[in-house]
Amino acid sequence: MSESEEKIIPTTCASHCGGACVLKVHVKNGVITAIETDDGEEPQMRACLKGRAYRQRIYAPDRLRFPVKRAGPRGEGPFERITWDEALDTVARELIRIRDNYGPESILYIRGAGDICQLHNTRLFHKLLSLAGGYTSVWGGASFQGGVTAAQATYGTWRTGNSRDDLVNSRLILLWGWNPATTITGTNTSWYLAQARERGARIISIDPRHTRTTAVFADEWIPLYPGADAAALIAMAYCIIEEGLQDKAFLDKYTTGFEQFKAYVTGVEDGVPKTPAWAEAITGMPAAAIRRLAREYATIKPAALMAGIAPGRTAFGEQYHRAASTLAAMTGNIGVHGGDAAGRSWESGSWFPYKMRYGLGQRPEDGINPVTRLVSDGRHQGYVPVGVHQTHLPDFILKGKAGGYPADLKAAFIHNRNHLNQYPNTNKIAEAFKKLDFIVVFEQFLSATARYADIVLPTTTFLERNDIDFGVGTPFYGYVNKAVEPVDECRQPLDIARDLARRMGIENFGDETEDELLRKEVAESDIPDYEAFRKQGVHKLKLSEPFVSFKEQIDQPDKIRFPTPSGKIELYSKQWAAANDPLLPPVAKYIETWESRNDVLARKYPLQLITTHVERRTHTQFETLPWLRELQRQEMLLNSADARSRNVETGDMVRVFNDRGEIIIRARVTERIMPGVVDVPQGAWYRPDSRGRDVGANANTLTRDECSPGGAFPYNTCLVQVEKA
Ligand SMILES: Nc1nc2c(c(=O)[nH]1)N[C@H]1C(S)=C(S)[C@@H](COP(=O)(O)OP(=O)(O)OC[C@H]3O[C@@H](n4cnc5c(=O)[nH]c(N)nc54)[C@H](O)[C@@H]3O)O[C@H]1N2
Ligand SMILES: Nc1nc2c(c(=O)[nH]1)N[C@H]1C(S)=C(S)[C@@H](COP(=O)(O)OP(=O)(O)OC[C@H]3O[C@@H](n4cnc5c(=O)[nH]c(N)nc54)[C@H](O)[C@@H]3O)O[C@H]1N2
Ligand code: SF4
Ligand SMILES: [Mo]
Repeated sequence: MSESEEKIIPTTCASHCGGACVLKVHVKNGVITAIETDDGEEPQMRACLKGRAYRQRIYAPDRLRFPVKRAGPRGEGPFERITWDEALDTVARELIRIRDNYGPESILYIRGAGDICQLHNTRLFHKLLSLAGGYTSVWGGASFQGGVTAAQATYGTWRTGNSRDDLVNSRLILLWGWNPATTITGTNTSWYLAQARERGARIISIDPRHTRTTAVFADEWIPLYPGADAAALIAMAYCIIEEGLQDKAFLDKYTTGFEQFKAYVTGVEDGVPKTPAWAEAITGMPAAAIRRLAREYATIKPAALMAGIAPGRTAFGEQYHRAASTLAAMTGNIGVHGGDAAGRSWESGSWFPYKMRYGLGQRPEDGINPVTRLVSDGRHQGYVPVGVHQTHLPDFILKGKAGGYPADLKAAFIHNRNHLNQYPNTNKIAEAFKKLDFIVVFEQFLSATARYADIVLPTTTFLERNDIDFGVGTPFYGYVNKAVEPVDECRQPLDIARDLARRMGIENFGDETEDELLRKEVAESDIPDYEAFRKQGVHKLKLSEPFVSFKEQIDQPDKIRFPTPSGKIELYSKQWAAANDPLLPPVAKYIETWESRNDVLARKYPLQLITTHVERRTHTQFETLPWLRELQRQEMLLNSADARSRNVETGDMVRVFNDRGEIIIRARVTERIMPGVVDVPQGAWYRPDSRGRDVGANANTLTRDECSPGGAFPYNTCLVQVEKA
């Protein structure tokens, strides 16, 4: 076929919104002319507007096309174009200099979630830096660490989800802080919710906002204050116990610790019965609604409590997740079709027992980082507590060993992550980054983080390289087919890693090509034919029935145990009890967050901020694409009552501020968010003006660099004040 004929290349989107949807990329003369999506057999893996608009991202005028170096003060630019040789020589030289002078622990490596693929990902640089002597990493998963920590204690594993098609078997679905019409969290989630609804499932949304998912699918919306979820769930447990509706046989057979939990719930332990009236004062949910919700969840079977991960991104997020799973156990909804273990509603790339090792984690053959122990299950080392938590990184950089931290950090190596923008307390991170000697960032755009770099290396997007990704929620492998050659001087992460290895004198990095490495992955998996997989773009796994976590443990309790110390679901965790930390109690408890609405700080900053994920961006990605900007503005939602008292109307520019920073953003006055709560969508680009006000309206200019005892990121625990700008 000649170049001038239009080809259609099947591929899958790797943009980390939980999708991996099918894209059909039209290419003519080596240029993408259009992107369509799946129109084949059901279930189709239909792409959202971001995937369909990716052509604008590849060819964006602000795409980073050449290596650049800093030519002004850190964080201010300007940047100068340099050659790849100069860029890689500088990176290799600086890393060697810093390692030799200060030790490998002075080199920080942080990686992120830009593209989620098997090969051209952060594993490569883990290998490079491990072979070069090691690096410092920080622990904690921004998305759902609270859920991971809680599930480890309750179930002994953090993989607790079902395949999405099992939603169709539910008769009651609780959307608990879960908005998949917007956040996808698995291609086709909405499609299965639609089928569940058609089959008559009752759907209730518990969320401070009236979301799109609520509008389209829910029978009822019950708003509650952010961070109060554990109180609502525990009061539901109170009602269930009071009315004797718990599944006693299930609790006896499969769980330990219900009696201890009951003692807390009923007030035997602390003198405070956790009644609906008690919870009403904390959550803002009417006591009658809590009681009715409890009755419905205990009696309509099977029921799926879809425990969203956003309520877990709060100051004591793991308590909410523990409480949700405890309720799932009390109602016998674990390990059965149509139920859900209520671990967390999204498992990222590795929920299903795929027969391909998930690439993002470290593997022994990638080298062991001598600076930290390899403590992972081979998948997500970042979820296992080792050393300093991600949210404490700015403090770590600023104080180093003198402040009790394990190293004096001198260099940062950043791949696939817009750290400055996406991690809490951006102004403090900016201050910390100024202290480092050397920063190298791998980017597709000159992100807020890249602006603080000494060297920025332009990398390809997933449409310019071959790779593999996974379905989340629906079991399939996706082939990421290279549709076009890289634009200008953008290069593949694999090639960059190899070139750096050579320059750093590392001889055992390996010299297998992209093709060889991908074929090896497939050969070790259950995909029968590499060429067919590549040609199709997807390999769907046909299951005889929907996948349900813990079904074996429930069906064959004598043979298959839960991977906990007791072999049962642990509603009381002896491991947590041993920690003897009142903020990490052995049974699920409600603990009032810092910066709650009752905090003294609320006199100064009376509004609770939540920072949600919006349609037109994946975090900071896609932000500058004109097609998508036309669809949605960056605006803050606030309730009419809060707007009236501040004389704010829709369209007004407002200042949103606290002691950590100030943003300027457009206001939208709406009844679709409860009074007392405001929502600034996360992912807008940090842009401080000369007075230090962030006119880009990045949510993390306001959030606090702290974590929960279980490592949750408190992105939804934050007090602010709003005034007309
Ligand atoms: N306030 C607040 N902050 C949040 C959240 C929140 O709810 N509230 N959510 C948190 C969550 S859940 C997450 S997962 C993090 C995400 O945080 P990040 O992973 O930092 O977010 P991205 O904006 O996706 O940043 C990825 C960056 O890597 C660049 N990049 C470099 N190389 C590549 C590549 O090969 N492919 C791609 N695609 N990109 C590359 C992209 O251009 C982009 O700038 O944000 C967290 N931040
Ligand atoms: N379009 C799009 N999709 C995405 C992403 C994206 O950036 N854009 N990011 C992907 C990633 S990496 C992740 S981790 C997921 C994130 O997915 P989620 O965490 O599910 O997304 P959010 O929008 O932060 O929150 C979901 C809902 O929780 C509500 N909420 C916030 N705080 C609380 C609370 O304290 N209690 C209760 N009950 N509800 C609360 C919000 O109002 C919102 O409606 O989305 C993935 N999908
Ligand atoms: S951004 Fe997410 S939902 Fe959209 S096409 Fe890509 S994977 Fe699918
Ligand atoms: Mo995430």
